[in-house]
Amino acid sequence: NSFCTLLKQPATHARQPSHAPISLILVGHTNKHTMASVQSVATKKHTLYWNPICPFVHRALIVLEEKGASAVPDRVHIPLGKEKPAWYAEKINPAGTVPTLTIEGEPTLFESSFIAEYFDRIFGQPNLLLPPVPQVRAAIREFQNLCGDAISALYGVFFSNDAAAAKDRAHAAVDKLEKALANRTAHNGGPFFLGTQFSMADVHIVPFLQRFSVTLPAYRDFDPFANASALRRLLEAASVRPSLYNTSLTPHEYVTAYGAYGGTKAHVDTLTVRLPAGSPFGRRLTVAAAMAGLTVRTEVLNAKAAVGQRLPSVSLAGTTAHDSDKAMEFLLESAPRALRKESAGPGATPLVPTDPVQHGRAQFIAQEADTLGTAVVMAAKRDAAADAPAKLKEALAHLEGLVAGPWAVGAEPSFADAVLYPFLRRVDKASLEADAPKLKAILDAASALPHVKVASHDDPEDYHAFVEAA
Ligand SMILES: N[C@@H](CCC(=O)N[C@@H](CS)C(=O)NCC(=O)O)C(=O)O
Repeated sequence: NSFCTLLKQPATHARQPSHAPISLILVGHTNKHTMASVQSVATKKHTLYWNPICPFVHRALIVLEEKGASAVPDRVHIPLGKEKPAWYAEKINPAGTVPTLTIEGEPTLFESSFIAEYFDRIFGQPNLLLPPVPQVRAAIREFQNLCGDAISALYGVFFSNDAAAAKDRAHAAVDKLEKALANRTAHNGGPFFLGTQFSMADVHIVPFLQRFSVTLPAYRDFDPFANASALRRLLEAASVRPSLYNTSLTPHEYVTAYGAYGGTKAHVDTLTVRLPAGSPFGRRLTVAAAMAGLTVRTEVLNAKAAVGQRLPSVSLAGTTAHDSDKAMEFLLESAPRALRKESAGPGATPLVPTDPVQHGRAQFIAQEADTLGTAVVMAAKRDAAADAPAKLKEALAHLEGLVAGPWAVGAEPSFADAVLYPFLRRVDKASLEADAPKLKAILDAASALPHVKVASHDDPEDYHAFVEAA
């Protein structure tokens, strides 16, 4: 039973309490009850939507190969970028990204790390790549977070207009990752994160080490791992494992495939949202993208990387829009139009009301939502001012008076709802219900749309750090 619950709510950092007895119970539980459901899920038809170029997909492929289960999923090749078929985002994955895993009679799984962990769970017993030992798991999660920072910074070297700054960021992020790995291997002897044991920590980063170590020197005259000997050693050791060997393209093929990024038209098709870690203000843009069904690359910058940047921002093909309202307009109107290669002119765009009055109302509500945003953040501070709760109540009442229902400006969702959302989800549910039922209805309706919750999710620690710094 609990296994099914895990399946429906793929991995979160908080899934497992961090005290030892629980993990022992879980292991015992796995043996008694979950093997049956593991087997029944494993025998269902699985379809993996994939592309061999994609490093995210590669995580899932490595795990399958490690388990000797690479024949299990059927595979559907999805061309990326302009060649991607429209049905993929319509029917399979609204974010339009690979990998996606569909399982007969079960909800679809998205996101490479969750798919990789799913394969690890159903084929992995008892040798899990993500061991159930709480301390080990916590260390792997921490490493994976650093991998995430490094991966975004490395993509930044491909996409950023400010090459020098992007390289500095990449150096800093890779350096942090290298230090974390070197600290571990100094004790366990390496070459992997857990010593001689290959784990999900290695799976998380190896596809990116492999690609960036050949493509960035080729296209950006930049070797991100020149000073990262622990990472290079990890890649070398992983490269001789059949799981990597059997699932990889040649360096030459990676360089050729990355020509799309490396050439001058590199970033034409990638709509990128950059935001500071933990910022609900920045999350307005990712929520709007999710509500509008737009595929965006999200780069979450930690405090150090965010220094000197005007965030949040939205970029496409060398054009960047800063400041909330301009970034939102660019995200929802200019960028999609440019991507569709349509000439300027009004058209039906999700979240942008065609009715001029509703448009004006949405703009006004979005502006006034800042007062709610500020009030939510101020009330969340550790040493919040005594009048912070009253100010929050006042802000809620103000917005409750402005919204039409069921959405902010009427029958259809608009960008005003996306702007409210990241703050509404941070207001205590009971007071929202009591003081602002129309806002509560917006929160519920938006939460029910695909990907919206995920798009507004931040690591609680990042959120608290953001609040304290505000
Ligand atoms: N966070 C996602 C990222 C997946 C992703 O960005 N995949 C890229 C390919 S490497 C993609 O599908 N991009 C869409 C496209 O290129 O059309 C995951 O981990 O699954």
